[in-house]
Amino acid sequence: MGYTVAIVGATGAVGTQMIKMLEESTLPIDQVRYLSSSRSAGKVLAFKEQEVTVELTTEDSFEGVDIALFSAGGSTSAKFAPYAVKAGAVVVDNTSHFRQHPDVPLVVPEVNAHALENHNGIVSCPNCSTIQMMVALEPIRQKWGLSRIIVSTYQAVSGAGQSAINETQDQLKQVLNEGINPKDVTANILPSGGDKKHYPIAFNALPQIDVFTDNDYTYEEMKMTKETKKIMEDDNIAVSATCVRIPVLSAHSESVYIETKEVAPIAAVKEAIVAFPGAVLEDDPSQQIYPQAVNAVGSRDTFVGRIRKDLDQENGIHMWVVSDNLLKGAAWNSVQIAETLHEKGLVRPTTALKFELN
Ligand code: 25A
Ligand code: L14
Repeated sequence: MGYTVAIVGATGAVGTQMIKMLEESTLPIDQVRYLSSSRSAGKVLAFKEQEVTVELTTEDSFEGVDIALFSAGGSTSAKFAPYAVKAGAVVVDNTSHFRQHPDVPLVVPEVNAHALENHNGIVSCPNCSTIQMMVALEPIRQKWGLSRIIVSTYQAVSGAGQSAINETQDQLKQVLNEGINPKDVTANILPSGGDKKHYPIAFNALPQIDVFTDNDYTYEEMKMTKETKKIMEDDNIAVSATCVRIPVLSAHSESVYIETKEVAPIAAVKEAIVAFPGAVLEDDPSQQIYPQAVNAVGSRDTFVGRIRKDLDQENGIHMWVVSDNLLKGAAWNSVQIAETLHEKGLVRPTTALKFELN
């Protein structure tokens, strides 16, 4: 007997990749249910050879569902995930809404699959930028410890949804086909759909992802700080991030500086990365080999290169980390969590409900 798996946000940029990851998954699946808002309800999408009609998400959508994957924004998860748990499903939530909840495991399977053991019906998938950084740094942390991380990201627009992809393509066309100055293109979404002002992304770099918090870091930057501490189970790791949007459609790149507790020889760091599941070393300056966004698109792996010692700090290392933000950063990590729950016998109803129904 297989599972009934629901995808909330099935028609979105992440949801469509979730469908693909489920089609290729080892999970025993009897049935899929595609859920969305009223905008997409009634559309027909494929699952392997089947046609599946997208349904409107309601409080009653989850009867008979064993696993519910959510990626339709935080407010949708806040509203519907508790009903999915009540109906007996395990929720894997790709939004930030439940990530810091003390009763919710925040999981990158290669790093902290053990945190799934005492789930209460909701498991959170971390932020895309955090996930790929964890895959690159966990093999180093295991051997030499980690005291500090300073990261600058170069993030693709697809993280902000299909509408941000469309906006980027429209702006590039306005500049290249119509000769419009990049300063004057139409901008309605980026840097953040939820903020007051909108700026061009075509031929630009925007140092704002999500809205600002009151310490002058953005939420995206603070997510990288808080999620790293939760996943690595160490509040003493210092993490400061600068998150930047660039006009790339998919795959995030990151310049990561770390300080290890013990001095780590670079050759041994490279060996540790090669041995770590989900991480791929691409590092040969003599042959101009290093990770690139265009090459990472479509892969579940996280690519690591440009690994080198800091020029002054004995325990300091720099590196370049690239992964497909829609796959390991979202859809694949979510489906991988579902596969891990299955392997551990943890796909089961939750009896003591910890999440309020609204
Ligand atoms: O992004 P999109 O293209 O706009 O689509 C989101 C999906 O969510 C559905 C929605 O149906 C669509 O299937 N959806 C939206 N509101 C819903 C509701 N109340 C809902 N489903 C059930 N109940 P849709 O056909 O109306 O829209 C399709 C796509 O629209 C996006 N979207 C729609 N409404 C949204 C919404 N996104 C956020 N909040 C809403 N209220 C969504 O596209 C959906 O697929 P997306 O997948 O491209 O991005 C959805 C949001 O997810 C966040 N995100 C992206 N990457 C990550 C991520 N969050 C966490 N981790 C990531 N790695 C983005 O913030 C993006 O806004
Ligand atoms: O919190 O805009 O997981 O690129 C992931 C991608 C929020 C926004 C999250 C983006 C997000 C985001």
